[in-house]
Amino acid sequence: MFRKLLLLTVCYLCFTSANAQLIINEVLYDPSNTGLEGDANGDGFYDQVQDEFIEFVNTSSADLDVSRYRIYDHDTITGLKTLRHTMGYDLILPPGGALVVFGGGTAIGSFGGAHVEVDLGTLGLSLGNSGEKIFLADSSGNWVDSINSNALSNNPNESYTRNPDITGAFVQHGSVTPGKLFSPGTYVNGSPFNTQTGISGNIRDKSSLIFPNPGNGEFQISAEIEGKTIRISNLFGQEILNIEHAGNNISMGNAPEGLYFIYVVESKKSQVFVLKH
Ligand SMILES: [Ca+2]
Ligand SMILES: [Ca+2]
Ligand SMILES: [Ca+2]
Repeated sequence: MFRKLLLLTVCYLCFTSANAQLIINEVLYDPSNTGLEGDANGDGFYDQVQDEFIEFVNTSSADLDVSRYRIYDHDTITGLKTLRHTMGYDLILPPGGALVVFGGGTAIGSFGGAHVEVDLGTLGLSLGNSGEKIFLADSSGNWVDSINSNALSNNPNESYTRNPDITGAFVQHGSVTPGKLFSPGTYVNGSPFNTQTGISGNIRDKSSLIFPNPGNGEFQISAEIEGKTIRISNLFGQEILNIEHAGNNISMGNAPEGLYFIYVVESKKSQVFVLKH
């Protein structure tokens, strides 16, 4: 028997305050200089600074405001920490959404629908190929995440990515997908992260749309969203259910216990909720 809890309100409160965070998921600090192999930003040119990138993912189950987050390059030999990039304004990532920052040039491609920024300075990210750490700070200057590139093998000519994405340790990209040197804005297998537009409204106000709370794996939806498309995915972006013209009852079936995102899709808009069961 499944004991499943629908914790829309509770999860919203927990994850926006305690667990809301942006993680480094992939880093290309040494793009390949063989032909255009290293043209990660897709602009048709190889440039060892411009084609560097860092991919970030919102691992929380709520929208995350990453406006003015900062990337620092910390030289482990000199001890100097240098600001390399500051994120833009009004940048809200949805749960599981990705952000890619390139060192320069022009970003040409879909990049999985992720939010993409290009550094406008002449130094770009200037990620050393050895002997440094990359630090991420939030808008208040609190350290959020870091990666020690020196702990990884130097001069890899490809990116380092978490494997599995989001939760795993860093490995060379080609060791997961042979011949594929990077995947800015997508999972290592090329599938997109959550590309929904971040919801900046108050999700708690929407919790009554899906009930009961807590539930038992069988829950009901309100008349307001009945008949619309509902998609349920896990934290890794894998779709569990896709229900068109939803009736007023939904079952989670054999889905294992854990956190899930519920998207109520209407035209090109969607509302997202958190489901734990
Ligand atoms: Ca470099
Ligand atoms: Ca390029
Ligand atoms: Ca990736």
